[in-house]
Amino acid sequence: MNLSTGSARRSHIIGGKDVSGDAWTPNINPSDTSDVVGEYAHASEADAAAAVEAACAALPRWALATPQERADVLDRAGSEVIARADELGDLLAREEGKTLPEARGEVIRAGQILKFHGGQALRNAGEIIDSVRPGLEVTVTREPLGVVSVITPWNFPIAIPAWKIAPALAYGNTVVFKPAELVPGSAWELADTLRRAGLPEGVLNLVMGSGREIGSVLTGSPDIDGITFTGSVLTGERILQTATPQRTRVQLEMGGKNPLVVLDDADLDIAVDVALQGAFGSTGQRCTASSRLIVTRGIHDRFVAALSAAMRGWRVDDARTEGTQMGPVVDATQLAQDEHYLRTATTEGGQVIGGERVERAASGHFLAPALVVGTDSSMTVNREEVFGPVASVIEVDDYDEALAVANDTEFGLSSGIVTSSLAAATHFRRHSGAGMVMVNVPTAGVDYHVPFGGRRASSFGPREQGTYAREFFTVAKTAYVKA
Ligand code: UN1
Repeated sequence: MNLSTGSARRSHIIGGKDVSGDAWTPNINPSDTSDVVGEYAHASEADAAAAVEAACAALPRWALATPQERADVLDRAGSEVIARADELGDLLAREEGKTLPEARGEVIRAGQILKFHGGQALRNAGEIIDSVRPGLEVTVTREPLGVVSVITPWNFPIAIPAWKIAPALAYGNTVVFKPAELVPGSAWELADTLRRAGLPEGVLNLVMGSGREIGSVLTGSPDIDGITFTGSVLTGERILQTATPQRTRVQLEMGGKNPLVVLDDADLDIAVDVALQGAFGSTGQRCTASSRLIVTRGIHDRFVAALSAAMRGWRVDDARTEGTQMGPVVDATQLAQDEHYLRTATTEGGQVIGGERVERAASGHFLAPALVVGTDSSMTVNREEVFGPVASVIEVDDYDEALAVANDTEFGLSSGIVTSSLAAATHFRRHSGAGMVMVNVPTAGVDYHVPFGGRRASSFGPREQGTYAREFFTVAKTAYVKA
């Protein structure tokens, strides 16, 4: 099938087989709501239970598979994903609405993640430590966690699934994977690619559908050993409540309200570019988006004027039209949420620049980038995650106030500073309350080979990505051996 124009019909993948029931969900293009990307199977609780059962059945064999076998599967799948970057990038832009360059970049990143963790399968080294007792040797080894539920959001339809599934498989776990209902297309292609790359039946099971309907099976089943989730704070907390009494291991990546501090000594062009990319890249639909721009008095007016002009110049259009700089909002519900926050910001005393609906040839959920100026830290727009192309500006007296405002949030995922002062940058890196700190680069857009994660309400459990991913997906075993 041609993924860029055709309409696919895709089943769940359970035990290596295509399985579908009676219910199907249309996958709609947010740039053109008359374009149906495909019909995707809609799982029942019985389908989800079958997926858990298949993952359990596949575990003994995969847990003992050689690192070479695991590495080969991941490497082959990674190479295929990268080779198909244009085609898969087009599908991703079509179902999610980020621009083609953003979507293609995300697909390549997913391929690189698969290959990285393929390598990690070969580097799962343990430790040998001399015992404190004579004649004894102590070894510490890493064994698979077991059956893992992977639950992913709509905003990174292939990269987030890849960065959870790849380490899960590399370390010998089996997986039940539920992608967000809005973006099953990229998820299906990823699962099918891994299947064709030689993954044994049942090692990775894909069930598509609604978290409300099948979430309790994926998070509450006693056969599940771990749950890795990226999504809203509300759902994350619900998962934690379900999992904790059963002692199921949980890894959560949730919201952000990420500050970007701009100091008087910043290079204005760099500051504007960093803010523009951080706030409005991927239509602002990233948990790492720069949503609070904290700007010192001496540069405030120049920064707001230059950023507003740059935003105005941005082309908001069909995600797959060449030259589009920002694609649509993902769906009508998200658009309504974005507009709700803009109205609330106005009611509470902010002034909104931009943020109008944009009409295009096709009916899509287009919203111009919005900047809310004249805000303070107590306003709703500075406390709650919007998850859209909306950033606010908070004017402050100096660096000390900027740091205090930056840390005045329940979240702590990513933070940034634009400055030419090494002293300010170093101080900020040390004292920011976020899990990731960016100096003169956007708060969003991260490397795949280093740990990713936040603090406080943003994250729970061990870090994702890079070598740190092993912590969640393995359990340590300490052995004492007397020869
Ligand atoms: C990035 O900024 O490159 O859901 C990644 C999110 C994050 C991923 C952001 N978990 O937006």
